[in-house]
Amino acid sequence: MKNIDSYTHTRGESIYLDDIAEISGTLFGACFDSPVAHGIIKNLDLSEAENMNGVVKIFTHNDIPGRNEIGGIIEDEPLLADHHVHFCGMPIAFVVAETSEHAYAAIKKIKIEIEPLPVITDPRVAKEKNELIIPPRTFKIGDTASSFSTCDYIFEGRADSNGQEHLYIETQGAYTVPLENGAIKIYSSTQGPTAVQRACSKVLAIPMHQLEVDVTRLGGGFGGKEDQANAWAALSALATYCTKRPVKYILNRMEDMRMTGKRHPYSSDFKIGLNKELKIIAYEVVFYQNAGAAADLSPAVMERTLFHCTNSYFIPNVNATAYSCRTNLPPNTAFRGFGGPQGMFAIECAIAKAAAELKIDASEIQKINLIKTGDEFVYGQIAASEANECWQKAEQLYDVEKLQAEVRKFNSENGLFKKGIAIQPICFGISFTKTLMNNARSLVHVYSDGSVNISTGAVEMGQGVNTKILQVAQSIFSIPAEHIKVNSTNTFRIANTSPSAASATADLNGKATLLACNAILTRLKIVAAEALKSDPEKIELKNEFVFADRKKSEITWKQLVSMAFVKRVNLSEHAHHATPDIHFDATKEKGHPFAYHVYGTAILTATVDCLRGTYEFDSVKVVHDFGQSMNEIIDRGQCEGGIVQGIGWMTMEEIIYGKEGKLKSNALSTYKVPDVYSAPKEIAIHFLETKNNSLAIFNSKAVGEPPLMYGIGAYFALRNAVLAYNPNSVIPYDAPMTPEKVLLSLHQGK
Ligand code: LUZ
Ligand code: MOS
Repeated sequence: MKNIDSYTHTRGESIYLDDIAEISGTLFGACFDSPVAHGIIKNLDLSEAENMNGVVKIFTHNDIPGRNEIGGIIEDEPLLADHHVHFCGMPIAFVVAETSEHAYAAIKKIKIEIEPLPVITDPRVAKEKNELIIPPRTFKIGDTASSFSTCDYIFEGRADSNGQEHLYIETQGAYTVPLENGAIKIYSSTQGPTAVQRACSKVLAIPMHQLEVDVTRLGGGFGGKEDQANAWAALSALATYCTKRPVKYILNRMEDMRMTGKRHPYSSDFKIGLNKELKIIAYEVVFYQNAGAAADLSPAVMERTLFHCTNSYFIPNVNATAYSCRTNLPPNTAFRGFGGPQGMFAIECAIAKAAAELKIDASEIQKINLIKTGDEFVYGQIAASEANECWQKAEQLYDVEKLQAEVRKFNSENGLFKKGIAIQPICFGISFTKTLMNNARSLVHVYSDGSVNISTGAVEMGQGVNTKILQVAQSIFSIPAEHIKVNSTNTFRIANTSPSAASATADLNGKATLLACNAILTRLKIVAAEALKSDPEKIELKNEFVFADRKKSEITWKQLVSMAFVKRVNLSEHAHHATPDIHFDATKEKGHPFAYHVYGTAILTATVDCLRGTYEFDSVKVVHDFGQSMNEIIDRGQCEGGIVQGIGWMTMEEIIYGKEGKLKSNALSTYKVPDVYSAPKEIAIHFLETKNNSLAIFNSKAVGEPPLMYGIGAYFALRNAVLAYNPNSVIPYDAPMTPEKVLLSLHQGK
């Protein structure tokens, strides 16, 4: 089944935040944000701006009726700066005016004096100064100290991975509308409607039941709207609260790039020990996470880095420590993979370094260390592994030896073009690492005409979750898709939602929908059994007809619903699902935090133009563990998108802050994401069907984040191509591998 949104998407009829019809009297917002990264506000002069044409009001922290606080995990983040600014782009004042043009004109007239303070942008410097968001955490298994002495080889090094701009096509924003008795309706482009509701409740000091957050869909989220949609909604809601008028605030692209956090850059030190058979015996790693100026989701992101610090390998002795370092950058936040990719990049660098020193291919080390069923992850969970199955299938299906031989042949025959190949296995844990977040609710109504309406906590952001939820209802009721509608996500219909994140949205909300539909089905079967003088257990619904004892009756779905309605049977259900059997003890750093893991293997081949430093990806060939995919079109799309986004992170996307903490790559002219030309020439995806994934909806494993990590292989494929041209090049393990870096390393020492 194709994505239910494709019809309106392709016709431009889908409704996004900015497409919502404006109510007359709507005001428009604009933010005045800090021009410096760190300092004390000495004077803020709004007088000229306030007198500008069309300006209705300018809000500062003094106008906040509740708390000037939007921190989700730690309360360390003011909505509007009071006297201290912590990053370039930090909101200081919020103007609302009759038009957007009026608001922006007023922004230009705001005058500020800031006494500068020292700026930190490097997480290692922050760590030295003890600027930590939370105390460090260490995950360990076995005993690295004693086991290093038994290793035949020990290698040490440093790995750096940079941030990544989310670049959702739809920028952040909100539209807030006053309702009666002080209630406010908030349309927000958020992955977390409840997070928006909670933040606005705190800022306005009004109860959550007064705040109706409604989300039809997002033009992309990628983690950037898990927590960071809150500020814009809170500013807008503040203005609606005070003016009693609808207020719209949608960031333009440059504001969005400047004012919001990104993927966390990490700097890491690693030490890896192997025996003669290339078994990894011990691994130590220290992660310095660049958290930015406030906690945001950094503690949770840091935790996932530790969970994934061994990627898909079993290592018996591990000691992994992570520091969340406070710097004067916008607070970095969730981004597809949520710290996992950064942890996985470090172990891949350690393996690559060992392979380079031992003059072998990294795949020789990767292959024999893949985690097996029964092996223990650093955090105590026992693996049910598909890592070897994926690797072996990829080796056979894509004939890796032949691919490697072709690359060698090409390289021996070509002087100015070189190819590189890398194999990238992945392993990703599915569940929010915070156990309490793993729950969802679904509200299913069957109307008396037989049509069905479903509300859940899931936010559609292009990932196709609404299609999957519709499929759940369709399969239970056995009725055509046209009879089913998936509603907007709304905090008045579904309360206390977890954000749509952690790849878990379809599992959690799909399972809740399954429970709700089954409850209604059970009641309908009783009605049918009475009418057909049969037993409820013998009733089935198939293709819009009731079957009794496998025999088709005359009763249609619509007639059955209508009979139930006449008999005053409840045709609605609100169901709750919480993932069973997961737990984690943060005092021991051990437990069983994940419902299951997703595995896969990719083979990536790149061609480098050794005169120019430019490159292309010839192919990405994947065997991915989908469980039993309930929608191959959607799952393939997620996989392809993840791969290209991962390659972008590792290659061309380069976020650059100046030493003074100002974003230099602040527009699409200076920040490059993969386009259709730079996407791999070929993406082959083999669906490895795996069984026993009962915590996945219909055994169809979560697919949102895991494929991004295949992109890590792009970095190593490029390195291998460069080394084929210049074997003596000393290339730091420092992603992204931009064309500039490729060019420099190609000709280094030549
Ligand atoms: N968000 C979150 C996530 O709050 N917790 C998680 O564990 C997570 N994992 C991946 C992506 N978003
Ligand atoms: Mo996410 S990084 O699953 O919001």
